[in-house]
Amino acid sequence: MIDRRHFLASAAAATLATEPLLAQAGPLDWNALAQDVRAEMAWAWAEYRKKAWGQDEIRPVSGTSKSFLIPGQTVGLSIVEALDTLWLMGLDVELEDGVRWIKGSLRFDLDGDAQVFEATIRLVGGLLSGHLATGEAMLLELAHDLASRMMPAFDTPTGMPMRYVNLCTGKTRDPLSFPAEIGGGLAPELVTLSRLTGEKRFGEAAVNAMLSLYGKRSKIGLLADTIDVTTGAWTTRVATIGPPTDSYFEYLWDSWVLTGDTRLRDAYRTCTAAILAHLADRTTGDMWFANVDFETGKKLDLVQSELSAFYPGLLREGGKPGEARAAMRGWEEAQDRFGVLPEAFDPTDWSIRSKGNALRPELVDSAFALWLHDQDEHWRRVARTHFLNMKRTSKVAHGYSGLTDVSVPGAWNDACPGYWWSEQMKYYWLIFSDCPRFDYRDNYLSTEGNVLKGLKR
Ligand code: DMJ
Repeated sequence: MIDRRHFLASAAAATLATEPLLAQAGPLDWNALAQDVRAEMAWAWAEYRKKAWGQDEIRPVSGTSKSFLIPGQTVGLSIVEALDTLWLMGLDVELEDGVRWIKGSLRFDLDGDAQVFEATIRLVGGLLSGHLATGEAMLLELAHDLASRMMPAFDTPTGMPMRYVNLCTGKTRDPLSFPAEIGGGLAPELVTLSRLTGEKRFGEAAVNAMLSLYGKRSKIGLLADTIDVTTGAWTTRVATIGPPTDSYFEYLWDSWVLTGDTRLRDAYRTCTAAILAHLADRTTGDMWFANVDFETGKKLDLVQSELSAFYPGLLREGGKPGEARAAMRGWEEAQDRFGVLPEAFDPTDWSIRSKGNALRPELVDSAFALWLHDQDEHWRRVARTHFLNMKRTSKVAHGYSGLTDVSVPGAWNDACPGYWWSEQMKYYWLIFSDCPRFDYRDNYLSTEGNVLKGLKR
């Protein structure tokens, strides 16, 4: 039953949802919207340039900064994450400035522990897409250097990587890992690195890790969400499409598309069939995906992480348009209800379970993936609502900020995550603009939004 606190939170959030889809009738000027997105990107970049240049992230409310990716070190994360977005938007002066900083200041002989997943999707992926956009050899060299320093992580009995590795010593730590981090954050970047350098070891290690994890599925085809990579033993029983499993499924499909390795395609299909059989839940009328026991399929709860909003897009990419549309409907309803989605909620009673929003891109990621497949203007409208809600609630003095409570106007967390530069700003731009630098028919974007295929130079 919905309790009073949850009801009040939901009701307050609903009042923030200013522009439900139903209210949007008539033609819209998509080009004007695209130019607005580009202008916001240019403005936010100028603020980052002034207040936080070279730091990992700007604190956009206070105009200060923070570095977090590799403790004690600074790697200009926002610059690396922004590269291909700047290029696609034709913000060439800003891009040159960013590349100049990277060439002069970014090095990876750092005595610090890198989280293999985050460093791969954000830095290796960002440098690779930056290289593909600009042709700058040094961006590829840096990606190669960083990935090489992280390869000791794969040296485990299962082939699945340890979570952290010291970039100077190669010493690894933290064997308890998650599907998203084991396969979901590595393969397309490392496969692409192998293609660009001719060194097969990167892609092979990543694909091997993905298949090793797939081999641990239960008899009903589900993965739990935490595993010891040194023993191969599960330490939890929860099967979910949300974190910390989410992008594992995305990267099974993506890696099949990038490599043509049919083992990955078959693994994706088996996992998807198991998810549709045991996690798909229509008790609310919409199609959601429950969290269930990975061996029995018994439902645990229906709480949705905002990060699960990527899944309709993946269903579409994987050839299930009907299921993709059905899965997207609930997320659209959630957007109309909450305005900005909370980090977690239960669609059974729409109660909010985690009230912040870390400037998340997943819903517009799905809208973009669906739009790429059928150009249905509906998806553009979903993306437009997402953009306008973000602009209304998250624009602050020096950029865009996440929220500590989506129900309270002005409850900012003073953080602009690196993925904001790589993900939603790019998705908005590409879906609204008809960008001449992007191949809308043949492309590949990573889980972090890095374009590893489809840049038209
Ligand atoms: C991004 O870093 C990536 O999309 C990742 O796969 C999980 N989600 C965050 C953004 O929410």
